Amino acid sequence: MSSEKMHSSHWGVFRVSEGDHDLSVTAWGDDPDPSPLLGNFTDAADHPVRIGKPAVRRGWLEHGPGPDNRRGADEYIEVEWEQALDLAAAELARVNRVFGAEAVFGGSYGWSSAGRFHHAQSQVHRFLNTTIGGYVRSVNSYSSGAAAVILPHIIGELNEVARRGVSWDDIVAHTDIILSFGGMALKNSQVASGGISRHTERESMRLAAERGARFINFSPLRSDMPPEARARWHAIAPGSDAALMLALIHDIVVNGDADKAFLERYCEGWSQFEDYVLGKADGLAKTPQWAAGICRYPAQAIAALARELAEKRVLITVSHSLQRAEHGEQPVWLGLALAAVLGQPGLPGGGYAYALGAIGHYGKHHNIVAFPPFPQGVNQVNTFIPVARVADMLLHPGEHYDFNGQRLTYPHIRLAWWAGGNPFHHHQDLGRLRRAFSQLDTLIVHEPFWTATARHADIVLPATMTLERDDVGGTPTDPLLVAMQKVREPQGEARDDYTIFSALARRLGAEHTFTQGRSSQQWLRHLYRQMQDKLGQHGLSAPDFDTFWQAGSLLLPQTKDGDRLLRHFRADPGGAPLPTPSGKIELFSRTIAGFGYADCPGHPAWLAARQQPDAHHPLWLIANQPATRLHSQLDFGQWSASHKQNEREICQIHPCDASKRAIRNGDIVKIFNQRGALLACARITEDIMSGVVQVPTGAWFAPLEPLADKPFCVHGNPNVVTSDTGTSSLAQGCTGQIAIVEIVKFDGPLPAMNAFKPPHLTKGLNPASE
Ligand SMILES: Nc1nc2c(c(=O)[nH]1)N[C@H]1C(S)=C(S)[C@@H](COP(=O)(O)OP(=O)(O)OC[C@H]3O[C@@H](n4cnc5c(=O)[nH]c(N)nc54)[C@H](O)[C@@H]3O)O[C@H]1N2
Ligand SMILES: Nc1nc2c(c(=O)[nH]1)N[C@H]1C(S)=C(S)[C@@H](COP(=O)(O)OP(=O)(O)OC[C@H]3O[C@@H](n4cnc5c(=O)[nH]c(N)nc54)[C@H](O)[C@@H]3O)O[C@H]1N2
Ligand SMILES: [Mo]
Repeated sequence: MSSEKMHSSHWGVFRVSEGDHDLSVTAWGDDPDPSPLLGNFTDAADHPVRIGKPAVRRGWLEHGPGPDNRRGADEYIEVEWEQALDLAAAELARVNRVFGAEAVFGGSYGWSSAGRFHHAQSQVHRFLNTTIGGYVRSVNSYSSGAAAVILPHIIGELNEVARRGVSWDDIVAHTDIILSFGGMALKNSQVASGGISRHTERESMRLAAERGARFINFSPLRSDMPPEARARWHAIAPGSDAALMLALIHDIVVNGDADKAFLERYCEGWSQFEDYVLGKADGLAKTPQWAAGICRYPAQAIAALARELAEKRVLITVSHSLQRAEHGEQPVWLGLALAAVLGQPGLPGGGYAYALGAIGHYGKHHNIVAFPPFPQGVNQVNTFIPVARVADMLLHPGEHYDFNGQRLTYPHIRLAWWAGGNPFHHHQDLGRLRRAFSQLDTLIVHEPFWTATARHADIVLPATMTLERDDVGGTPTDPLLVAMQKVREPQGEARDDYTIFSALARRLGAEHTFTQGRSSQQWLRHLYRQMQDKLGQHGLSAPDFDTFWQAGSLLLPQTKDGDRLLRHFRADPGGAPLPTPSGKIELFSRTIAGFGYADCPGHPAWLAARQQPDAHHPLWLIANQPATRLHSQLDFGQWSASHKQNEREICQIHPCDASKRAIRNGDIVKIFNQRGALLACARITEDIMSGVVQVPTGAWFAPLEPLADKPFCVHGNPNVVTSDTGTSSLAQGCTGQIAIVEIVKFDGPLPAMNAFKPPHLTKGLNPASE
């Protein structure tokens, strides 16, 4: 039995010790509502699906780099570290020599672990910047691809709006009505990148509800609000929120309840937008009757809600999920417009809180000083893609596309380097993604586990998991800085990403540029010292590193200047203008109108999605965030695995939809469309809207035939059926939240689920002599 260590994850701070078999994991004592996701750690570290040794794909080893359709179906040869590093370094040098750094994709999107130094994506970026001068990067995120682009045009930067907006404290004290589109599920706010020490959302909702605040949950799933919120649940059709918001605005205006003074003083373009709402522009008034058919929600109820909102302190929230869909920019814009029509932005507990509750960072206070990130160096390559356009880029080099007013060209990528992300989890239309990855000369992946992404790589380098190294965990919105103390020795031959990149940089003649002569321990001390210096500039101090390390954590001072952008603006619109072109909230954006995009006009609008249910595919599928894990991380772990049934992911379905298809509770079902199919286990419940089924993301991709054009995942990864199209020409964000499918009972013999077993591995025959 080793002694207890302090550690941290994106889902909470914990104490951990090595037991005889499993790890023993206990939530940090000060966390009032710890996340059960901690249960995924206990058996993860020595699970058979760990990658034990560097491995090279047979086809790549035998035929050299080049496009290859066998990625995903090939076997692997285990090699010694020296040989793997030689191969990877030589291949990077070749691609850089022949094609330049513009042929290397280093976007490496993904969440990896909570430690700020061993942050895998930063490690990749620094490595490519310091060795070959740069890489093609990706911008924005799968989380908020549409919001990150539209918010700066209409109100301000995403982080300012989401992280420094209305706080939970404001809501508990002031809000009358929390009108939420997409809900605020506690399953989501248990997670925050960089870690979260105290989960307070449940208690905040309970306190607000107890004071009399009313939570209203518009969402296809009842569970998007916890019982503590005592919410009214209103099911509306997926993707229809923009129509509902327009109808609310319509009636607020027609009833004479719009705050004209606010719209005049604080908003740009109200008259153009009002014309659209009232139908003066297009002859179609956006009435509750008009919206009812789109939303599958009664017109009278919309009209009644419009009246209920008048003269109340109202907070509008719009979850990330709404904008992870076709035309996802519109509900983001309309949520703000609705708050503006009610005159609420900048009032305590009122206005607009984009994505509040989607993640544990939002609605919190800020540390005066943040722990510095691992510096990434300078990227001399200007080419970038919006992150979710990765398959388009690989399949269509040289093609042009629109993004936020620019006409961009996809580069021709030969080599992609991925560490800390799982594109076969996060990307849409996995059959298409596989074809895109087959275009590469080389894919290099660092991973602790044999994920589907590792199984498509040419060179697989085994990385340590967070428990196997020292790190510091922290985030600007959580006061607890955590000494993430090493708990166990690395499994097999796993190495830290930093160690791997240092050895590669040495082979490329840039070791010192990459390491600055520092070991990882020295980096931790160096970054800590930088934080101490910053504290010093505020006249504050922190104990020395060793004291911090021994204590296991440090409480950092915070400021409580919540909602500062809007409060200052409301108090003095001339003196503290918003960072938009007009300095006001833009209900008409000349900039966006100037781009001339039919799929994102100059004012918020209802734009029907191209994907609509039809006779062949009559159901919406919601592919949302999983309650039992973070994304695909530790899907084989005890907590996640224990929530599957027959080793399959759960599909929620309404009794009407189930009985039409003779599906019973616990049946294995096949969910399919023109792109592919997945198996899941049916759970019949009235807590989902009829016409909608739900399968969370994150079940590891387990294709029955890896090279099939239309993959059939026997485990339940919904990204085999989602569509790989951008939100619009403006943002090109991910649209994975909603797909259109049919579902049938699966009667065939249940195929084996092998995703948690390593691929076929052969011992290397010719280890490099070095
Ligand atoms: N259909 C659909 N798809 C979606 C979404 C959706 O709503 N619907 N949501 C999207 C969203 S919001 C997001 S953020 C993405 C998430 O997508 P990702 O962030 O790519 O998903 P993760 O499973 O967190 O991937 C992290 C990977 O890093 C590995 N890892 C952990 N620690 C380390 C380390 O120290 N070193 C290395 N080398 N690797 C490490 C883990 O094992 C894991 O495989 O998914 C997106 N995809
Ligand atoms: N446990 C857990 N928590 C997480 C994550 C995780 O993987 N696991 N991931 C984290 C990350 S990276 C992110 S970005 C956030 C994501 O935060 P979100 O994107 O907000 O999370 P989701 O669970 O995908 O979606 C929230 C809910 O929106 C509802 N919804 C879907 N489509 C519509 C629609 O068209 N209209 C309405 N009104 N509702 C709709 C669904 O019922 C869904 O449950 O979650 C974070 N929290
Ligand atoms: Mo995300």
